[in-house]
Amino acid sequence: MSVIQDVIANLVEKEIGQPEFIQASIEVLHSLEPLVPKHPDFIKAKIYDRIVIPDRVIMFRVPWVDDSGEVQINRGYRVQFNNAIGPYKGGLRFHPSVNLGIIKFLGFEQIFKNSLTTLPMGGAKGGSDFDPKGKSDNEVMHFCQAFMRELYRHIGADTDVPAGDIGVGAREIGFLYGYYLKIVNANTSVLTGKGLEYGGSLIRPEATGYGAVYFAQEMLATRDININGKICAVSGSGNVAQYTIEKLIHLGAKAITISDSNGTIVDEAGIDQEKLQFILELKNYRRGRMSEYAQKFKVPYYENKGVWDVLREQNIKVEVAFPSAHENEIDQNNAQSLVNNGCYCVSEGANMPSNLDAVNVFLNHNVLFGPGKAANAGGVAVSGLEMAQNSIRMTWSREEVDQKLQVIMQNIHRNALEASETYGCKGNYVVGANIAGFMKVAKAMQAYGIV
Ligand code: NDP
Ligand code: 2IT
Repeated sequence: MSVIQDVIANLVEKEIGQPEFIQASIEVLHSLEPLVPKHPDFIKAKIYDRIVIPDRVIMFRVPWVDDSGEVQINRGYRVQFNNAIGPYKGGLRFHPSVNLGIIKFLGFEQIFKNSLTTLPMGGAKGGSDFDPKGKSDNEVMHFCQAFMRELYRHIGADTDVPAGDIGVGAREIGFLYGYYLKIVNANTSVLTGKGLEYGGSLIRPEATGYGAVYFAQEMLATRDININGKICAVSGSGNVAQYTIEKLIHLGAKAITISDSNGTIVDEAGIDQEKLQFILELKNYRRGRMSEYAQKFKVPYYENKGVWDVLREQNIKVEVAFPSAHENEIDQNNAQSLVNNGCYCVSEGANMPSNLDAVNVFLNHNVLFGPGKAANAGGVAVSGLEMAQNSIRMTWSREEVDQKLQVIMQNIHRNALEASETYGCKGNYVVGANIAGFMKVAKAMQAYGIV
């Protein structure tokens, strides 16, 4: 057995009940195979074995009181995976599906994603099985305060800097940061995604979605294709989906789908600025359901179905896909159907939205496939820029931050493409991104000796 296969076998044996973490590890480790013969030093220092084990896992109880006076208990997590190249950095997810395996998969991906940004950030992720949906603002605040009551002792501007993810947006970051400030009495860059009034960065809300579109533009440019006029599918309707659609509108592309956990909208006329404004207000302020969009704009709504199932069942053609909701939303059948219906580019806004079989379908059919850790790195990159602005106690303009974001996405694309070429599979961004992200972290770990 190869060194890599050994590490995978060991993970499968030990990490019981963590399928998403094993899936993410297998994808990364397989991509690293070409490095094995070239870097005996990594084998000697057992870098492959070490990188799949988190530096530490913090798990805690989060008790809070709901509006009816009843005590509620949730589980809280922070996985500090690897800080070889910078302070731990990564979002917090509040969703009922959260468990240790999900947080470990996200923290593991974050190591390589953050390395790819070229900024000094280590990998981490956290969250809770708390569901903000259907809760009052008061309940969300009490939960966030209870969560921070434990988390505060593990984080810090130079130690670990959380941010948002699914279920954690501007409202939650406000409550979390406000409580941190209250108990620690230090106004510091301990969270990113903050409001503009208290240390946030312009373009951070837009960054993941804009970045996913910039990454798609870079991939398309390798085939001299312009995104203008292209038919695009976007899944989800949260932070990433909203700003993916906004950037597509700016560039003259046509986004025809959007979804939430209750169903999918297909709007073949395209989602324009007015419709997007409706979505922003519906999702971010009224916290309503996408079915309202179907009623208002008189377009088809497919209840209890995801975007990729609907596109397959209705045989709808899209050219570029931006899966932007959650992990494993695209399976082999849906990937095959996307390809059959003319899709030639996939830029993953979400983390690991395509399962391993789906990724293989895309790669085997020469689809330009941007894996999440490269394509959605714009969000954490601008988090890094938020930390930089906080450190120098300055703020940069919208244009400055957007310009830096574009340059970072171009660099990620170039580094991933070059690594894919160096290791004999030019244009395979999965291998390229994994190797490019891994090398910097592995070399830092090696420099530190056995610690
Ligand atoms: P949001 O909470 O803002 O939005 C998530 C969207 O996806 C919602 O429309 C939600 O529907 C839908 N969704 C989430 N989970 C499920 C599920 N299990 N089944 C069906 N629908 C689901 O999150 P974000 O937009 O921030 O995150 C989306 C993805 O992007 C995630 O994979 C996240 O990890 C990734 N990401 C986010 C970054 C960021 O900066 N925010 C950065 C990089 C990646 P509903 O409203 O009904 O719950
Ligand atoms: O998955 C991700 O990269 C994020 N949720 C953003 C993390 C961050 O620290 O901005």
